[in-house]
Amino acid sequence: MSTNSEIHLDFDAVVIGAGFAGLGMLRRLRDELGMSVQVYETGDGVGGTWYWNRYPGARCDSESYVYCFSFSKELLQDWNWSGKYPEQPEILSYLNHVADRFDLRRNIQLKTRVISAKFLEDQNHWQIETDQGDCVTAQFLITGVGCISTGNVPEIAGRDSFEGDWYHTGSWPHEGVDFVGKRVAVIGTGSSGVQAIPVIAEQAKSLTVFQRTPQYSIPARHETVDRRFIEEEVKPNYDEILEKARWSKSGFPVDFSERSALEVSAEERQRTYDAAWDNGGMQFIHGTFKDIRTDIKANDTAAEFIRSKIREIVKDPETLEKLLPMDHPYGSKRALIDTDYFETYNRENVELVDIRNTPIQKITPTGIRTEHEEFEFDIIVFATGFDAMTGSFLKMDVRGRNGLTLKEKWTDGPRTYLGIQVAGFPNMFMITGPGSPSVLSNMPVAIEQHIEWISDFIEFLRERGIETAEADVDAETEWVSHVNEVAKPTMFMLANSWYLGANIPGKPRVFMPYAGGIGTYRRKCCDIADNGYEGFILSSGSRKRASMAASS
Ligand code: NA7
Repeated sequence: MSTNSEIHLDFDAVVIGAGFAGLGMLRRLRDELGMSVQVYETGDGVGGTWYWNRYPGARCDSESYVYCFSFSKELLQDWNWSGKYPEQPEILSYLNHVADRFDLRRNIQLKTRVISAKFLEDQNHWQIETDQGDCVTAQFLITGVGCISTGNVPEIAGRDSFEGDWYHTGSWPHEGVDFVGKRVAVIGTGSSGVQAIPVIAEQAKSLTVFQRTPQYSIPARHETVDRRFIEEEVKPNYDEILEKARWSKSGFPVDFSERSALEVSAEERQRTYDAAWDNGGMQFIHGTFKDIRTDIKANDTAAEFIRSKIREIVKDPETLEKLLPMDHPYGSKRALIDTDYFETYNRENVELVDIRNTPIQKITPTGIRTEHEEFEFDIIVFATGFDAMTGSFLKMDVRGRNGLTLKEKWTDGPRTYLGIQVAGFPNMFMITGPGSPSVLSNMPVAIEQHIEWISDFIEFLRERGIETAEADVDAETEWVSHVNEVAKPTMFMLANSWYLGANIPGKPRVFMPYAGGIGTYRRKCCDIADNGYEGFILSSGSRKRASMAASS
């Protein structure tokens, strides 16, 4: 493919993944920058997270009117969500609609997993290989692999001996699972478990939940969408609403409280919490008091309020005792919202097993054995989460300069500049990589900010004939320290969570997302761009490149 003076590349850019990130990036690079782009996607459909997570009750915790792309005013006006929170099938329909409406499918190769990506230093480009035998070259490698996409099925002894059916919430069968008349176990009570448990309980003959850590959860108050609100308040004001979300702390167009939980009277505090509980959703963590996430005393007031609500709901004293979260502050793990989660434990057919006190010893051919008891099941559901933020990167063999692998580079935890680039891996851009706000914000807002910033950067490079852009190692080191500094005073450091990699045995304990807020982060990214992409080494290279024809 290459001659002495000229290198012909297969594509200007290869994008990995066809979820929100990959679809948005493809459209932007192809349709606005005129680049040739190839997307590879493992699934046999687009949708990413929403293609895989089809478990019962799966829905997004962001309200639907802000869980969307903002690049097309027409799309914003045309699309109508049916629920206050978007359900998985509807989000998947939305992403399929986007793929069709913007004619994206012709540049997406489905059922294809990228297995390796190598930066060829002598030629300044990437060589990408897939499990389907593709071996292609591209100037830019862009990852849209998702933050929460590599499932964690714990290696519990005897797992493979189970003779019933087992599923992980993150790779749910497309045809669904029939729980009727079945004895079902759910292991795990994170977001997925908390969503799935009430729905499975309604169908199954019996449901036994194996809980390692009790959860704080706030009622979502899910309902059909308020059409008047959407037509009269949202659609005419979409620009302002989304602009507010972009510069907010967490990607939502909401006002954060400026009050301290410790500076109001006990009555006022109670009123505030009661109102947030009644309204439901993320308002509880965002809109009540400013110091819930930073001051343990303030946090205690919120935690105790939630425990008081759990006490009101759960009738059986033993079950209640197990459900009360006492060992970590509220919001130190992913803040949850639910529909009838605690109420479900009042059902006759539901039992809760505390595996902190009575650990699972093994999975047997017929069920699960704990230290105290033997249970029989037809189905086991692993709602045990993901190897978040780094898992999907490290499944691939990614090699930068000097053959250094990303795995080697990240031995002690992920190191990135802005969560966008890694020193030693030129022209590789990560959409919502570790070190960016990503999972601490409304994802489409975080994703679009990266899509815009990365593509503006690529445009800058192309206009100036710059061949490679690479994070400077000192800028990267400073960013990693900054990410740690920002996380330090928060509650996030006080729990074993997937934010810290604590759910995966052997994973370095490093706080991975950027906790400074999406608006603050956005400002930093803008300033860096305005300063000529400060912290990046830009190089024109020595070889002439014959660019691909515009979009194929
Ligand atoms: P999470 O939030 O990581 O939850 C996983 C749950 O599974 C959690 O309760 C874990 O307990 C439990 N778990 C994990 N490993 C084990 C083992 N080995 N044994 C028993 N229990 C275990 O994943 P989700 O899928 O619910 O949510 C992921 C994100 O998706 C969510 O935060 C949203 O952003 C969307 P633990 O709390 O670690 O003690």
